[in-house]
Amino acid sequence: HAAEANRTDLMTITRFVLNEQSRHPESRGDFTILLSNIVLGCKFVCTAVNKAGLAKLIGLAGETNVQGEEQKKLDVLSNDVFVKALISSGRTCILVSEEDEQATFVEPSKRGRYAVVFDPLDGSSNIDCGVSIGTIFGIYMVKDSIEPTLDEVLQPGKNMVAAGYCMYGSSCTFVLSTGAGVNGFTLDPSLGEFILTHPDIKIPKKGKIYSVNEGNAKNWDGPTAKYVERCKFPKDGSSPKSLRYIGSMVADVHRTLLYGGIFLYPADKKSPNGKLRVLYEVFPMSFLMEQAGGQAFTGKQRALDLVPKDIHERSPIFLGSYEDVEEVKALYAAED
Ligand code: AHM
Ligand code: MG
Repeated sequence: HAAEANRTDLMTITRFVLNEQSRHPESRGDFTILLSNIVLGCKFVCTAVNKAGLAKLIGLAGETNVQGEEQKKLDVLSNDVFVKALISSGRTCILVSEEDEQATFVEPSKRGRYAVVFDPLDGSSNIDCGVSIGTIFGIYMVKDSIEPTLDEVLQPGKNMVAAGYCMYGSSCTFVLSTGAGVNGFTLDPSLGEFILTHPDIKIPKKGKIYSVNEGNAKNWDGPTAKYVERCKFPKDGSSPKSLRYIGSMVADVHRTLLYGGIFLYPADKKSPNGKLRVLYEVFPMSFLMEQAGGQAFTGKQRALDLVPKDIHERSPIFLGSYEDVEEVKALYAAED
């Protein structure tokens, strides 16, 4: 399309969110301000990730660089950037990061109505070989921003007001849901802006790909083992699914969202709760999947119904195309 090649009407993420907000007359622009600080953090991380190989930013935390300054590992650096950006937005009161043991309670003078849970740089073991990694976040609106307690974030994922991720891959992609569908934006490096490139993402009803760390197979439970066996040897005469596993949740989930299929990190005998963290990995991705027409299941229940008791709690997760997850649910239901 010649017209597409010279697009002049650029839907930036800020403009998009402002448009969405104008549908809620009670909103005061706080969300837009919060989001633009998250976007700022993502742009910073994107640049840092791109330079990682060059700048030797990938040294271990605690190592010193040529100037004798302490070198920060990329995930620690990313966390610092997000924490500072979120606090300075003046719109947050509680922050939960994968990098910090304890939740951060924002000082009273800077408090706002939102709590943000995030993994600033997920899949960081993939940095050294240049594989895609990402940032994952979820946002809750708190009841009491004057005297907030941890209970504000120990909420089921269905209570989130927004969730998303940014993938640092061959391009930098930001995927967001504010509870009215899912939209994807791509960073235009020449503008420094995220532009709407994937409006209203819907996941295919059924997919041809499964995504799991099969190295854990010997410790899987019955339904997981049976499901994966069926992906390879379908009973209904259909062709087997393809296996794709990057080992970087954002990249594996992004592919699942766009192409369909299923991503699973199940329980196993060694990790009865799986590996992935409820608040800032399982919930945001489950929120996006449901908003795109897919499903997310823990092996016991709808993932977004989980009530976490601990900020770093883990849960098994099966998420993706509606019908593929439906099959997993049937296998778990048949077990009890
Ligand atoms: P991390 O938070 O330590 O980076 O681990 C999370 C990552 C996810 O991105 C990915 O889905 C998973 O770990 C892969 O785990 P495994 O190597 O066990 O397959
Ligand atoms: Mg992580």
